[in-house]
Amino acid sequence: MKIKEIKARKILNSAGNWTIECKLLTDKGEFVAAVPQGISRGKEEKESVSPEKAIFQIEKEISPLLRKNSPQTQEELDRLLNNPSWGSNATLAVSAAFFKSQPLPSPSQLPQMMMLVFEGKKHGNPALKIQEFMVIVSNIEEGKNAYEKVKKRLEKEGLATTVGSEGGFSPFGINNEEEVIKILEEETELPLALDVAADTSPPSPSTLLDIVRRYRVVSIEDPLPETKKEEWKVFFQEAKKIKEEIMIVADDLTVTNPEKIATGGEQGLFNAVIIKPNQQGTISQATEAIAVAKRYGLKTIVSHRGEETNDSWIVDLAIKENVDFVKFGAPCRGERIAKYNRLLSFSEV
Ligand code: 2PG
Ligand code: MG
Repeated sequence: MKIKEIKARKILNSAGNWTIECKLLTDKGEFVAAVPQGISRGKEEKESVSPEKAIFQIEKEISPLLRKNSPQTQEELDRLLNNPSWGSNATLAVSAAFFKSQPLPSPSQLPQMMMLVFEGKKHGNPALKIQEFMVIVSNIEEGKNAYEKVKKRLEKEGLATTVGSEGGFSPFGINNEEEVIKILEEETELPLALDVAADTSPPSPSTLLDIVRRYRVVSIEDPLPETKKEEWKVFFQEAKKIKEEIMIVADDLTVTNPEKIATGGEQGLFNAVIIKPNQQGTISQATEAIAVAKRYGLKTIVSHRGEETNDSWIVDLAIKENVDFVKFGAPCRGERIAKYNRLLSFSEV
């Protein structure tokens, strides 16, 4: 394939903020990809640049380099994009557009879903100390039914069913995490997953362990801030004593960085990792992070971001890499639905 030109432009994301979309013009056709942004970002995520700067970098610096070098594989392309002066949004937009030009093998097995039902903190009601309350499902119908049941319950109780950043309910009438978990347990029979996003005002580790003990919670993401590595280790050990199968998931702690995943895996800080391509800025780095995680026996979860677009290439990445789980928000809001509808195209409901 021959890259003839690369164009980029500003588009609005789901939060009404500017992001970028990039168009790869090739002899095989045009491939367009848009990139998301995080709301609760890890401190060591690779920096993005302003949309204007990203467009400049893509059109004036990356485009000439790629036209000259003519990369033929994702790895070749991403190696050329490995330049610290370029923003992660600039490099990922190009990398994802190239990814879309590549054929996708038919999936062997579809991932399970951590489907959002309630959200809080930076994504919704700030009084909640846990950012995401999810149900674990293996088909969309199951998650959709759970979401609908919870909606009816909130309506019955006169609580708001308006939604947060990722489509999860976030009524201001519920300011207590356990109250949310109880509703999920009463309205569904599904296993539950939480994202504490512990960088800001988390519940104490002992409160979280108590939650693991008392409820159907089988997965906790970022239970502690990324700076507290020793506490992560202790928390993981304690949680395993309560539930052997518990998943302790690293997101801000590992920021899709293969080395951080390897080190943390070796030190026994967690047994699952979030993969967000924009935390590092290329498809190859995400792919490598997944490969490293698998090598260390860690579960892999490909995830969207708080501020999304209607693009759904992240689903294709999850399918191609045969990951264990995906996290695409609630079955609500167009930018989240775009992912679920893409997933549906690979399966029967
Ligand atoms: C997370 C993500 C996605 P954000 O914390 O896991 O749900 O949120 O993109 O805001 O970091
Ligand atoms: Mg997270």
